[in-house]
Amino acid sequence: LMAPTPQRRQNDSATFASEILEKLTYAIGKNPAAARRHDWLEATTLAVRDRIIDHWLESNQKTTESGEKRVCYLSMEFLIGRLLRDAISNLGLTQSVTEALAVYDVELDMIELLEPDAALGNGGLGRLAACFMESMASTGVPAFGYGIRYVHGFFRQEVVDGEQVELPENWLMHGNPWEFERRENSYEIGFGGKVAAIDEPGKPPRQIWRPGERVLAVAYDTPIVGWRGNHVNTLRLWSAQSLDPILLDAFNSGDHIGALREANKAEAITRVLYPADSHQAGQELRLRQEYFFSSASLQDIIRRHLKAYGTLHNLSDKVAIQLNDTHPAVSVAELMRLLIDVHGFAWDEAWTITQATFSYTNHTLLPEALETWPIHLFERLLPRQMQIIYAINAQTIREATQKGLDGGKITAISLIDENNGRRVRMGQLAFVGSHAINGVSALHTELMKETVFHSLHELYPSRIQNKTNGVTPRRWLMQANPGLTALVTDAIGPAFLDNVEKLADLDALATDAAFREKFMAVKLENKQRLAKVIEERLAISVDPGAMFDIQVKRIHEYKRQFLNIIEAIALYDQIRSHPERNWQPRVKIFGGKAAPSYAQAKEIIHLINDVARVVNADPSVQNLLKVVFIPNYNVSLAEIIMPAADLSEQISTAGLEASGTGNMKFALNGALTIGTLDGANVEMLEHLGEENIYIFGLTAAEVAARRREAHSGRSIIENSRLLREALDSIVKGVFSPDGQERYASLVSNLYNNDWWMIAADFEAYWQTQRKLDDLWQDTPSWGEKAVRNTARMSWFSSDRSIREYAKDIWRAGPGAPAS
Ligand code: 26W
Repeated sequence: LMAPTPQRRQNDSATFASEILEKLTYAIGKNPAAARRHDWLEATTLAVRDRIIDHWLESNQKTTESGEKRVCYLSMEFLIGRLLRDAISNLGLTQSVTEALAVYDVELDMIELLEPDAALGNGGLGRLAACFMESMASTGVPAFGYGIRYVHGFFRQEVVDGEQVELPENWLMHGNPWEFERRENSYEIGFGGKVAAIDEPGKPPRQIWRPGERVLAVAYDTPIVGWRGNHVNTLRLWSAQSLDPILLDAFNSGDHIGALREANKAEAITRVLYPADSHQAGQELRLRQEYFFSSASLQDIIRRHLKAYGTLHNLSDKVAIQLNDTHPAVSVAELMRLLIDVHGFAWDEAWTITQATFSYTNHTLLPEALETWPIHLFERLLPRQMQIIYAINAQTIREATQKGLDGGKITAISLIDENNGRRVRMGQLAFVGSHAINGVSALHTELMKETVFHSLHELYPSRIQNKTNGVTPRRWLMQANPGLTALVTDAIGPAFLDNVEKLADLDALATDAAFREKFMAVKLENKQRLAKVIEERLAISVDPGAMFDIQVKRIHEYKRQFLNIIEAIALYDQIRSHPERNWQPRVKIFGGKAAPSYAQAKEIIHLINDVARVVNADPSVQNLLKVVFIPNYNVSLAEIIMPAADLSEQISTAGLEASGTGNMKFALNGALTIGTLDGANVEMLEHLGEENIYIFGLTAAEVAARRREAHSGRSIIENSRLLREALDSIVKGVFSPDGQERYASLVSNLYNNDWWMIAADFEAYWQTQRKLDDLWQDTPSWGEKAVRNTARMSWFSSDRSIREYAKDIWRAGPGAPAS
């Protein structure tokens, strides 16, 4: 008998129909009569998965044979959402799968909704990692994503009596057909214990770490398919398991619960995603998570490299490791430990390899979000890594002293913060361990140089560079907005599907009345789809003909949902006092989660819901104003919301939003933006032209100046009748008759301090909103600007971001010099 070779799967609908049936029968064990919708989803997923595997094996083989450099993207978060539509669309299977399912009277659109969202992330940083994984596959950059396989992803949000309630999320409940457990790829991860000095005759003295605890990291792989299936990369997520699942002594002596103690402790490491993206939690378990996935990923990278090359001297020629924020920054010390203690390298060469291999992306300048760890905790959990950090610090300070930096600057670059009870600064560690450090928008990168990394930038002036964020046009245009995709294909041809820059051809059609009308007709259909969701979930009926004014993102003081809802209140007052004026109908839509421990953010959610209840029940504003808070904002909801927006709210206090990526998704789908000169809004202004975006408010420099001058909102509020009356109505309990005191502190903060410049920016915001009202009446002008937004946003594709990283930081991917 000859050894069989696997047959590549055919993609016609008849083959699909029979394979879906085969999966239903032999993988799930049901016949069509007994199959529930979920069974059809699973059978379809498995049939599609077979096609992915063909491409996946091919991609891996190609990369291994060519010896191309691989990118390893280390991220604590991957906010990927659903995968079925992404895979079907990228493989060009939409038509055959739809037709195949029709044979069994099953609709793809229905079953795909049953797939749970993989919500292994909090917000912008995690979603960026997911867009980057898709873009690396689409642009042919060989890559591994490395992260954590949380059993419970980001919490599910419900709104009960106007308030956020957090519920556990359980995405693995029905199993996960996309993942492959790789038991053979398991590594031991140590914690605690002691470091021993070993002095053998004839050998240089060395340190050896003897951990007090060990857990096992087990790999789970998910294939990530690029556009047209040309390349498939791997997302490798680590799950923690106990090395000693049952303590037999305890078990045999009858202590059955105690026997599982170790297993429970080990498995706790990957049980749940920390839901705070604004304040560092400072919990030991979080540091355990960070080290666990960093060490597992590095051990995996080293094992693969040694298998291919038998040496680690050339590691940085073959691997680029990107640190997604400081969450994996302990990797710098861990790679040094592995090179020196395990593989026998001398310090200097280990350091050269480490720096050449790592690069680091910073995603926030907010001081309360910068990670630092108490020395005593670090030392107890990771004693050898702590020694290495001290040594890196000594070396860095020596270099700075040689270059003549003064005491204040040395304090600023030190890896140890001595002011708050001695802490390890993870940003400084990531910086010195990397050859390139990047910000995520032009403004943010400049602010990095001026603020957190001022002194390190002086010491290493060529290391910081900018890589403005992007979003994948496959998920955020083609999949989320099939109506617009079909219209654009019809108008300018299909070339933009492969080269999104071609969207620029639409610009010429912005003044074509017939095209504009079709464009706005697609927008209306998308608004009807969202209106239906709002009706079904909240029993609020909204008019799809009204302006959909939308702010969806994490709830945070700096993002200023509070400013938006105050404007809604002022508008509500004005409509009632001046009903004769020419008001334009609006639906103000909000969505987003607050960190469970972030009290002010939760109050803002409560206020939005309180205002919504009052406004929506008031017949005097019925057709002019509605306020909606959509619970449980997530990737799947974003796919419905982005295409349905007329107006996108990007109103953060200038200087505080590193980039934003929702801003890009909205504008790509033809929403106009009202926003501050913050993050990537600044570059959107450059690409869109100032007629096509509505910018207001203080600049980053003005905000910084006011903060230095101890600005307060009091005189501004006293001089603005609109703002004062809006705030008075909040305080008087107009929206909270059952809780008069509820918002007293939220409002008094504006009078006494106004740290987030809400009072300072209110008037400019209000005026800009009224300009948008005027524009809304002028349908052709609005339509022209909407078309120009779609036409001019292609630069914000994550393919462009990835090509820049590949060329300037990783030296990997198509076109990279062979090494
Ligand atoms: C330690 C707690 C913690 C956890 C997560 C602090 C900070 C974070 C993230 C860095 C927050 C985050 O998601 N930042 C966002 O990153 C996006 C992608 O670059 C940017 O577009 C957003 O502006 C930025 O807020």
